[in-house]
Amino acid sequence: MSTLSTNTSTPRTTLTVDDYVNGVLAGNRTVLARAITLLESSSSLHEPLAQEVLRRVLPESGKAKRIGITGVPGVGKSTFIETFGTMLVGKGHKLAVLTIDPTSARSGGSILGDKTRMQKLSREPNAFIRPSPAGHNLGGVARKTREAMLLCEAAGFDIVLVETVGVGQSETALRSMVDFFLLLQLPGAGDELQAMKKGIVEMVDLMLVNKADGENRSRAELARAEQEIVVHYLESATPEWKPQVALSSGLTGDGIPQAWEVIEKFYRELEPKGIIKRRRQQQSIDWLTDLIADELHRKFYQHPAVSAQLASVKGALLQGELTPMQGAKKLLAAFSGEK
Ligand SMILES: Nc1nc2c(ncn2[C@@H]2O[C@H](COP(=O)(O)OP(=O)(O)OP(=O)(O)O)[C@@H](O)[C@H]2O)c(=O)[nH]1
Ligand SMILES: [Mg+2]
Repeated sequence: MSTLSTNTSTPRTTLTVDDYVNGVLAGNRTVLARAITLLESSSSLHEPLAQEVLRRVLPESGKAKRIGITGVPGVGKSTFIETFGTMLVGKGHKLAVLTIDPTSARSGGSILGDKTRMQKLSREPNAFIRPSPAGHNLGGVARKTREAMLLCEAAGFDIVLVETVGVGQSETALRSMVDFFLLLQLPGAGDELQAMKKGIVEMVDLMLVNKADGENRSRAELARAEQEIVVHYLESATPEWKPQVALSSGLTGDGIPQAWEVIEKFYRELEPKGIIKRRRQQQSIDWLTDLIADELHRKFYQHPAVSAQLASVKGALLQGELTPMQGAKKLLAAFSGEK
């Protein structure tokens, strides 16, 4: 499946590495979009080029506030981002909005939905909205989003919002690339339990009980009180930061300026202590470790000696002729060329 087919910015004329680098560093949005398309390409011809572009702009990356937003489908993420993002741009910020969505069938729908839900934001010259790369597994999507984030930073965006829908493991991938983790919750019962079950509440820096408007308001107040108790007993994901719980409405804008104040406070308090820098360093190390693991995994299963023996080793295992450990050792020996 080609990632290029989903993008309107597929290169027509060929750009050189210099063209990409200079364009990105100059904040040229068309070149930025094309550089991200290059990164997202699964073609082995594009990869070295994309990595060279990334390497060259890397010194200019790292300057943005990296904020992750998640919540179950329909919690109001897109509506929230529209209101929140429009406010930030109004304050003079340059905002990039990226998405991690490994379910490409879904992202088709979301993109269409977001065209209407982020109408104002998508018209802002200082906002750059990029839908999730398609046609990859979660690891691939997360990696490409992370690399796109670095390009956006190099292009001068000072806030990067990364959104993921709260299904499965994508929240953990999101947590691993942002400084600040924002969870939107529904004001009803049950949803909190969902997030708790999946261990998402443990990752938050700010939880917003969203849609706290109209008839929902009193239920939202109750949910907030409950959540405050939950959060109080959790160990914070961020050292020296007490996760907060507040109300918001993407629809009316209530609570949105306050949410931004919390985020600013987070940076004001933690940046001078080096906590954000340390988090990013740890994330880079984890990323390296993950990339090595992925690459080894891929190489292992592609290795001719491994694929030649895999079926027979599995058969022997099922017959009780080999233990799992003996089977694994046999395949690993084949992989490394040992006798
Ligand atoms: N009352 C109320 N409704 C809202 C609010 N925000 C969003 N909605 C409505 O809730 C529905 C879903 O909103 P979205 O912003 O698309 O939610 P989402 O989390 O992006 O949904 P997915 O992209 O499907 O995960 C829409 O019908 C919105 O109009 C809010 O603050 N208050
Ligand atoms: Mg949405």
